[in-house]
Amino acid sequence: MLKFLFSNLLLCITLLASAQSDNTGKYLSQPLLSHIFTADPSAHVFKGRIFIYPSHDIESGAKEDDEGGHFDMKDYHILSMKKIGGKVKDHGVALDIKNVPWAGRQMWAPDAAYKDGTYYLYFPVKDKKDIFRIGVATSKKPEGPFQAEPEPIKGSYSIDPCVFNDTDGNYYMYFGGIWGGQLQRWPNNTYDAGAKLKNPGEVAHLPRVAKLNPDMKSFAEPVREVKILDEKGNLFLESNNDKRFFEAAWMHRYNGKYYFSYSTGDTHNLCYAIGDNPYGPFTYKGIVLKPVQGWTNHHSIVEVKGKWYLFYHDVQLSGKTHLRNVKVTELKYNADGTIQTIEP
Ligand code: FUB
Repeated sequence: MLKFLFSNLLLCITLLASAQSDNTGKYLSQPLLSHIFTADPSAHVFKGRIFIYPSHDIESGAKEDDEGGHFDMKDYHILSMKKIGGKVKDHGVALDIKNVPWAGRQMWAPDAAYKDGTYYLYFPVKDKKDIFRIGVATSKKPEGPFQAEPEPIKGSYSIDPCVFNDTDGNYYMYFGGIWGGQLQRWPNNTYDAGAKLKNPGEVAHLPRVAKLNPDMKSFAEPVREVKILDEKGNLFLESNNDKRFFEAAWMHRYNGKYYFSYSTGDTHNLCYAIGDNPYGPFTYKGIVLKPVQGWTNHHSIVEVKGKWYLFYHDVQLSGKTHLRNVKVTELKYNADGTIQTIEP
């Protein structure tokens, strides 16, 4: 009898210990794949299938520095799945840095678009002078492989392109990221290597937008600033760093309104602001996703079969800032068009 009680006690202790070490329950959702590290998921529905265009995080051995030097990615893998919750397919290398003639280092967050039988992959990478530019590559298939253009998009700079296809057939590219993303170096669309981040009392740096030409490979106009206003109609100051733009722009349309969403970077929120046209101004409305595990917070918002989803990432698998894993969760709107804040 004593032996029986003792072995049951042992079993209970073992189960309790394994329940405590399995921390999957701490998270709203689980990584979509685990055989490679992926981040910055830009999701689209192409040919009735969900395609995800993420960064491919690796441990390259590059030293961690204040500019994100350890985010030293060298290629892109494209993922796809038939439905939310379905099996995720990794289509392998779609574009390698070796095949981008002008590239130096660090392939960061990409996006993709489709027009007239061609898929376009937009990607930021530092050029050989270590300045971030945005490149474009094309393919006849959403999963690639993609063929890069010989030069970056003329007039492009900084990081995190998001290409939005409006209902009238126009395409717009939103982009920019401060600090390691170098947006602060481009006042008035002109490069200034010495330009600094803003002081707390100054108006914060603004994200950028430009309409694309019909060729999808060039800007149709000078790059403009995207204004994000508070409820009183004022631009945010740098000291409002829990609300001001840092990086990771995304645009989607819901019920005829334009939703510009972005990361606040050093305060790790994913926020959104609503406007009446693709150029804005956009009025700040709140937080889409609270800080995730890890430093960066990056996302895309996409409609799949009448429901809306947030694709995002955290560092659940590695515990390391630069080795991230992509995830998805449902996103819900309130009747007034505001978004219900997600706790990751
Ligand atoms: O993946 C590298 C950078 O980290 C992205 O470009 C940023 O948005 C942040 O997620």
